[in-house]
Amino acid sequence: PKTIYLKDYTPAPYLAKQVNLSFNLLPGKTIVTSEVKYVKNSAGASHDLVLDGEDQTILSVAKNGQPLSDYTVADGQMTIANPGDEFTLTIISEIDPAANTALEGLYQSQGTYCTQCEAEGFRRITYYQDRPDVLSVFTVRIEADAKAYPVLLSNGNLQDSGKLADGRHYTVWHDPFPKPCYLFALVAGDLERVADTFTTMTGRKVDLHIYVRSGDESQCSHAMESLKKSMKWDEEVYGREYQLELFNIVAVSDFNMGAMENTSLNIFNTALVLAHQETATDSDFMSVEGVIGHEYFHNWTGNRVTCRDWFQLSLKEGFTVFRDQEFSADLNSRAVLRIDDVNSLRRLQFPEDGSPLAHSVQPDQFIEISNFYTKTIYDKGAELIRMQHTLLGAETFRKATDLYFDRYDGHAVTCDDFVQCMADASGRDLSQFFRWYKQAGTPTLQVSSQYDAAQQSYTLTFRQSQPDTPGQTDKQSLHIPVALGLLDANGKEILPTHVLEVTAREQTFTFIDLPGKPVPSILRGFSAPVKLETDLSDDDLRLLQVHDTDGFNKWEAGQTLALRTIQRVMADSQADISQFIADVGILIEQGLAGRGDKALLARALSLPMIGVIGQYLPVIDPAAIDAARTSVLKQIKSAHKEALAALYDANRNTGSFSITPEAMGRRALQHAVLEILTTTNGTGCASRSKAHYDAADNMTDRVTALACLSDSGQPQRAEVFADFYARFKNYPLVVDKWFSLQAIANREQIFNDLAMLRSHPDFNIKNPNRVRSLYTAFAINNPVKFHDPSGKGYAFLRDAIIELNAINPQIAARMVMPLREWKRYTPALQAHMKAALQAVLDTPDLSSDVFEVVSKSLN
Ligand code: DPP
Ligand code: ZN
Repeated sequence: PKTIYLKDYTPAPYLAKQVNLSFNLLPGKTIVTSEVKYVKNSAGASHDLVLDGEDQTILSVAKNGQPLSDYTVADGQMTIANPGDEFTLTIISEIDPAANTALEGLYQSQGTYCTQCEAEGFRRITYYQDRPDVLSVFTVRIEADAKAYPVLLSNGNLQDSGKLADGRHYTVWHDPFPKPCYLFALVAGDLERVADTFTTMTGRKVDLHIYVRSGDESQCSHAMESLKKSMKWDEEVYGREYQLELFNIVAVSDFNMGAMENTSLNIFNTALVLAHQETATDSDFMSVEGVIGHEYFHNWTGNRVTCRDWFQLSLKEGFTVFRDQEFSADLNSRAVLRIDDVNSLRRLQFPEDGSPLAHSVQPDQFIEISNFYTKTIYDKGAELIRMQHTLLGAETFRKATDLYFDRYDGHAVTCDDFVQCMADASGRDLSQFFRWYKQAGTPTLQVSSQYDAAQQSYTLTFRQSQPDTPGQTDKQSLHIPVALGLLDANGKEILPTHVLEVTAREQTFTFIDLPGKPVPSILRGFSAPVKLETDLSDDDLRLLQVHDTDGFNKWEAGQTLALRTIQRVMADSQADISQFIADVGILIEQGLAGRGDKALLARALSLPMIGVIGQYLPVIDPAAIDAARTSVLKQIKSAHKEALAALYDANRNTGSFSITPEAMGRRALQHAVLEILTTTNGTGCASRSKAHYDAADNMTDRVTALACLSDSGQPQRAEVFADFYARFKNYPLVVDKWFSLQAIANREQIFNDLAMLRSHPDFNIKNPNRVRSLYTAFAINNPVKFHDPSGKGYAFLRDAIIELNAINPQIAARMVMPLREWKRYTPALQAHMKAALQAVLDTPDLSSDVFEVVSKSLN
C-alpha cells in the first residue's frame, strides 16, 4: 500500500465544469453514464487527466462524442495523456451494488439503493478525479422499476420526473452549488415519507422530508424537531441560512458511519434517526439530536466551504463537532454535556493520542483516509476550535467565522486558512496556537502554587510538556488557554473566570491583595485538552466540589477525589477511605433534600470508568482497577444503603414520559443510584433490578435494569433478558442493545455467552450496527473480560477482524482500535495483544485499511 503525504499536494490538473450522471438501476447490475466537461486547470502541474476508478467494468469511453481508445487503466486509475484544454468525456460503466459489502460507493441496504462516497467511495461509482478540491455542478438522472423503487432521490432540487415503458420511471435532480464528489448521493427504494417545512430567516419555505421503511414513520418526530431546531440555531448563532428548496434525510440499516452530510440528501444510520420512548434511550434521543445537528451544520462547514485535501478533514469535522456540541449545550444542560464530552475524550481520544497510532489534527501522511475518521480529528479537533473560541471570545469568534464564510464560500481550503481568519478578525498572532494542529499527543500541564502571607500574594506556576509520539520528538511549547477562578477558604469566589494564556514551557502568574490563601479552580470547563496535574490537597478539592461556580470543575474535583481514592485502594486494599465515603453521603443527602441538578448529581455519584482511570496509571491492569473500583462501590453501598434506597424511591417515575432535561436527569440519577445498590449482585440486587424493569414505561429504564443485571448470576437475569428479546425482536436497533448488554457482562461464562451471541440467528456480520453491538461493545465496554488474562477476549476480536477484512475493510480496521494501545498494559496482557495483532498482520489478502492500522500498531 502507498503512503500519501501532505507535502506532495498539487492542484488538480483539470477542473470539472459540469457533471451529468445517469443511473440505470437494473436487476443484477447498474449502468452508470458519466458525462463530464473538463477544462485545463492553469494551476495544475500535469497535462494528463488521471481519473480514479475501482470495482467497475468500463463499457465505453468517448471524447467529444467520438469513441476514445487512447487511455490506460492501471492500479485503480485511468490516464488520458494530454487530452486538451477543454473537452467532454463520456464514460459508461457497469457496477454491481448488490455485491457491494464494503458499503462504500453505491450499495443496497435491505433492498434500498444508497450511496456512501466520503471519503473515496465515488471512485466505485464512476471514473472521476476523486478528490475534494474538484468542485462541480451535478445533474443526475435515475431510472428504475417504478414498483420496486418508487422513491428516486439525489442532491439538490427535483427538475423532472416521469413514467417510462415497461413499468419503469425516472427522476432528474440538479444541485446548483458546486460540490466535491464525496458529497454526491443517490437513493432508490420503497420508502415512506414524513414531511414538514421550515421557514428561513428571510422567509423562504424549505420542505423537510425524512424517508424511512414502512412502519418506522412514528419514530421520526424527534429527528424532525431536531432538524428544525438545527436550522434555527445556525441562523441565530452563526447567521447561516439554508439555501435550497428541499432538505432530505434517508435512514438505512446498513451504514459504516453514523450519518453522512451529502448536500440536501443526508443519509443516516437508522440508529441516529429513529427514536421513540419505547425503543430509544435518553442517550439515543440526545445522539439523534446531536447528529441531526452535526450533519445539518456541515451544510456550511464542510459543503459550502470544503476541504482542499483529506489532510484537512478536521477543518470540517472539528469545527462541526464543536458546533453540534454547542447546539446541544444550548438546548440542554451545558455542564452535563461538557462532562459527558470530556469523559468521552479522556476515555477514547487520550488513549489514541498515547498509542502508536497517535496523529496530529492535521496529519502529514496516511495510507487509507478512512482510518483517519478518528477521535483525534473529530473530538480533539473540536477542542482546538473551542480553544480559539475561548481565546477570541464569543463576539470576535463570530466575526472570524463570518469572515471565513465570506472569504471561502464555494472554495476548498485548509486548516491554516481557518486559523488565518481567526487571526485576521482578532488581530492576534495565532502562529504558536497552530502547533496544536501539527503536534500529536496529549500535553501535560503541571501547576504548583505558592502563597506569600507577608506580601498577600499568590503565585501559580505552570509547566507544560509534550510527549513524544511516532515520528515526533522534542516538541515545541503550545499556546494553552487556562480558564481560572479563585475561591477563598470559605468557598466564596474572589476571582471570577479569567483566561490565562500559557505560552512558555514554564510560566508564572501572580495575584495580589489576597488576605488569605485562595483555592484555585483551574482549567474551568476543561478549557484545553491536557492532562492536568496540580498540588491541590484533598481538602482543596472538597471545597471546590461543594462551592465551585463552574459546574464542570465542581464535578471534576469530585472525580479527582474518587480517582485518588481508587488509587489508594489499588495500593492497599485495606486503605481507610472513610472520608471519601462520608463525602459521598453528603451528595446523597443533597439529593434527598432536592437540592441541585439531578443530572449533575447522577454524574457526581458515578465513579470514573475503568478506561478513564487507566489513563492516569503508568501501566494498565483492568482487573486490578476493577477490583479497587468495585471495593469502593461496595463501601459506598454498605455505608449509605438506606439513604440510597430513599433517593431511589424519591426519584421514581411519576406522570407521563418526557425527554426534558429534568426528566432525563431524574432517570439518570435513578440509574446511578441503582448501579450502586446492585453492585454486590446478590438476590436483593436482582429483585431490585427486575422491579425496575417491570415498572418501566420507556427504554431508558429497561436498559438501566438490564445493565444492572448483566453481571448477575441470579435467575432474574435470564428472565428479564428473555422478556426483553421477546418484546423487541422485531426492532433491530433494540436487538442491538440486547446483544450489547450481554457482551458487557463481567462474569465467568462470558466467553460462552459471546460464542452463543456470535452464532445467534440474529447475528449478521454484514450489518455494521450488529457487529458493533457485539464486538465493539465487548472490546470497549467490557474492559475486564476483553483484557482477560487468558487472552480469549483478544482472540474473539481477532477472529472477527480477520473475517471482516474480506467483507468490510473499513469496519474491520476500526475494530483493531482497542488493540492498538497494547504497550500501555501489563507485560502479560501486552504479549497476548501483540500476538493478536501479529495474527491479523499475517492474514493473506489484507486490505490496505487493516494493514495500515495493524502495521502501525506493531511499530
Ligand atoms: N458523515 C461523517 C460525519 O458527519 C463524515 N463526514 O462526520
Ligand atoms: Zn462530520
